[in-house]
Amino acid sequence: MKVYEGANVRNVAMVGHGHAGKTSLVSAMLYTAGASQRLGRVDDGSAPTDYDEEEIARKMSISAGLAYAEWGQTKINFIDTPGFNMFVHEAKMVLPVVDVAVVVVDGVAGVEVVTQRVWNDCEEYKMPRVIVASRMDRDRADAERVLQSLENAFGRNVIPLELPIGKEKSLSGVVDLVRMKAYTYELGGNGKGREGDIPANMKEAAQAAHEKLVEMIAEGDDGLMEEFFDKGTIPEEHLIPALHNAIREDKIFPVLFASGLGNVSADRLMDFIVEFTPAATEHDAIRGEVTSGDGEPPARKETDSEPVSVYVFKTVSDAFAGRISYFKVFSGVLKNDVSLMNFSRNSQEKLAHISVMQGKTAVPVNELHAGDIGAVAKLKDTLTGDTLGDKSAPIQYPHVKLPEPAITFAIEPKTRADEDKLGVGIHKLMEEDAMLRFFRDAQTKEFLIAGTGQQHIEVVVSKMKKRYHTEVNLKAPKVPYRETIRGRADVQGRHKKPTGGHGQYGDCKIKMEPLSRGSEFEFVKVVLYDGSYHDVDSNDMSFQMAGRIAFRKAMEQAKPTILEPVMAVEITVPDEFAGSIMGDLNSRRGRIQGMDNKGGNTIVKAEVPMSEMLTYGVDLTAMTQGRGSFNMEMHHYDIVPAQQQEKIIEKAKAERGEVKEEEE
Ligand SMILES: Nc1nc2c(ncn2[C@@H]2O[C@H](COP(=O)(O)OP(=O)(O)O)[C@@H](O)[C@H]2O)c(=O)[nH]1
Ligand SMILES: [Mg+2]
Repeated sequence: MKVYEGANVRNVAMVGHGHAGKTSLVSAMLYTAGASQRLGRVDDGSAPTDYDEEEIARKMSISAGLAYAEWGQTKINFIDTPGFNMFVHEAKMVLPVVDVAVVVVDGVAGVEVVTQRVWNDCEEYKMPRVIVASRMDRDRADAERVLQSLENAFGRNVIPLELPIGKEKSLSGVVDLVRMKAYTYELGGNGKGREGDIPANMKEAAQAAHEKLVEMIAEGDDGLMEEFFDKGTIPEEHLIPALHNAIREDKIFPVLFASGLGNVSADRLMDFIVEFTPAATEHDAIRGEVTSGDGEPPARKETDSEPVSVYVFKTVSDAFAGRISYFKVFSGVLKNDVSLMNFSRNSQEKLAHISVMQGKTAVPVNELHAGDIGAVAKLKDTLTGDTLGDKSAPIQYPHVKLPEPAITFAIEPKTRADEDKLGVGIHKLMEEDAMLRFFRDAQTKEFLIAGTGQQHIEVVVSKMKKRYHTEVNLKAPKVPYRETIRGRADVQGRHKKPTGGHGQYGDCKIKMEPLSRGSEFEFVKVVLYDGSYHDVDSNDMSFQMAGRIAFRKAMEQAKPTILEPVMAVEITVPDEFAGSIMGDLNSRRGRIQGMDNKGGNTIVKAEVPMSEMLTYGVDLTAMTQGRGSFNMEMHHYDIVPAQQQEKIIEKAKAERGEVKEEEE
């Protein structure tokens, strides 16, 4: 494997809505560059970046996959990411390690829900973006309409750099609007275009689009503007660097056209990435997070001359190879077999056998330069988000902010043998899955598993079975209800039990009253004000019993009531579903708190009792054909309406089998 310096490395995240064609486009580029022997296909499980058994079974990307193409003098590292709601956080997690995002949209559908979401994530990271409208060979694919939808969603800086030649099944290539040349392909061919003249019937449209593009590039640059007005155009040698800079600075979001499955324009896309998108070394210095003490945290430039530092952006928990850590070298040169300090965990790690990933295959390398991406197995303490580096130059790169999990299930092992393996397996999966949570509810005593949605949890259950041979049942979790009182009580509790030798005697009087409303009903004030004891028969145990009896009596007298957790919920759906979503929230005892519109989506904020939201992920998918998403978190406790209270009490009694306390 050739050694690449950062200036000759491009790190590219493939992002966008599910099914837009990202994974197929990566397959096409790898094949065209000779990195794979045939054109890998998602549908038969041969796409290089969808190699995980869950991905092959479901024919979709679930986690970020890596591959690289050596294209001319440049190595392009591709990170293919999932575009389905429940896994799209994987796309955000790789943004810190790439220099450009290729936003893929479907040539028929244009901008979709997740397109908007990844776009917002890119904004957060000021990420240069290239848009590719793929699947242009499909029936009803339409360049005009896609451009319109992109412009509506992302503004006038979205501008085509190509025009497709031919339509739908007769798609045959693209016109390059920078150099004003045509490139033609065979559908399903080797992906290498034949250069030629622009077809006569497209000349006029191409000229108009070229002028619009040149004007956009010149905008804001007085020298170029002058040149443009003088000559009516800008020569290539000025235009190309200006376009490169405009893309790096987010002034232009260029649009290209392709077909991954048909392998149309894969070579053009790689040429484009090499020529117009920023190299790893063009990054601004990266500032670390403040960890302790005062003063500015250190910053690093992505160059070989700085001390070595690497950031781990992904972990795979392989049942055989063990833990594999994927990292980016942010500074310095990483040599094989060195020991580095993990600054996040304060422990020393040996990086033996560093490699680069070609899908599932690790290709060994001797060194990686600042800006490049690699992988290493068997680090002992290192997890996703950690920074490692030269001991003498500590730094910790910033973490990616992710939403909280949206759905919780109670999880039970199927057998005793499964019980022992459950915790171990889930903890391994949590290492590779940033959105998976596992915990025990202190109140209900259940083991709970939380994730982004139904499908996410299904994948986890399937991995548990296949990788760790552990079978589990999922149930809706018990709602952690609470009890409080609304009135006052004044009672006596006595426990008396004569036995053979020592008897038991305890007696106490207590008063109980609710706290003021402001204290959120959580506590009850109990005052012990009197009692009596017996010289021989009283002991600690007897008074505990007396106390429990008194407490029970008091609760009965003091108008007990049940409180339920209420969630703050935020739901995002395409506008056309807004009406039915609100109606549904009403039937779940929800209270709408606000509404917002953004790029064809309606965002509804509401407060809804937790007991009504236990299966919301599944319900929302059914109501919106999978196009809605939601987040929720615990907000407050509120009194349960009388009708529901009775049902809850009945159910709890039945589950408990009601134990009777002995009393006199
Ligand atoms: N007709 C056509 N189908 C495509 C093209 N690219 C991908 N597909 C199909 O669209 C589906 C989704 O593609 P995939 O690459 O997995 O999309 P991703 O979810 O964005 O990674 C698969 O069934 C592909 O075979 C294309 O260029 N043309
Ligand atoms: Mg994919």
